[in-house]
Amino acid sequence: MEYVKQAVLLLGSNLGDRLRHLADALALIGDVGTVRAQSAIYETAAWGREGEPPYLNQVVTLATALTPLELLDALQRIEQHLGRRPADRWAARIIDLDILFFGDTVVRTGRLEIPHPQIAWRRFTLVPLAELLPDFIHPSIGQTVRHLLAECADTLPVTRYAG
Ligand code: A4P
Ligand code: MG
Repeated sequence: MEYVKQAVLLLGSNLGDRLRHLADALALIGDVGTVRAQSAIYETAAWGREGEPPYLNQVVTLATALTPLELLDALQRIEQHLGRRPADRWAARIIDLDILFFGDTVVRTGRLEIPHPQIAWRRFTLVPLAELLPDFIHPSIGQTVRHLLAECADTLPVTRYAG
């Protein structure tokens, strides 16, 4: 089934019962494809805004027959279903579901950018990503995830939390 692609997703929560929100999101993500692998869950200092509560973050790989935009729609429905409300950029949220990669597809539209544009600058993304896919080559930077992590200047703490 060549139309099935591997999507790589980042799950994040920094409000309320964070573990529960990740688990609920993962269960619903299982309805839009087949979850192939999940990283450990990491506790990570909030990136981009000081004083926000820490996040739990997790990376999962998903085999899906959806298009990238259909996948984004499905993830946004899950965010809303779990009770996410519109908020400031980078503000605390019960769940944030981002598409990091979609096979080696590159998408650059107003609504959707794949690969996610900030991957290389964020240890909270690279650490769980490197656990699952160290040799995956970032399709627009042309370097492996392992290399991007080794070169990343971000020093915010990322510690294994569960799983
Ligand atoms: N969008 C574009 N590309 C994508 C993509 N690849 N995946 C658009 C998902 N969405 C994508 O997202 C805003 C819009 O981005 C969407 O409507 C979609 O059309 P959002 O989730 O509503 O807003 P946001 O997440 O607050 O903004 P943004 O700019 O996407 O922020 P990020 O990059 O998601 O970062 N610190 C830690 N430690 N852990 C975190 O998980 N997350 C953020 C949010 C900040 N700091 C963090 C963490
Ligand atoms: Mg987001």
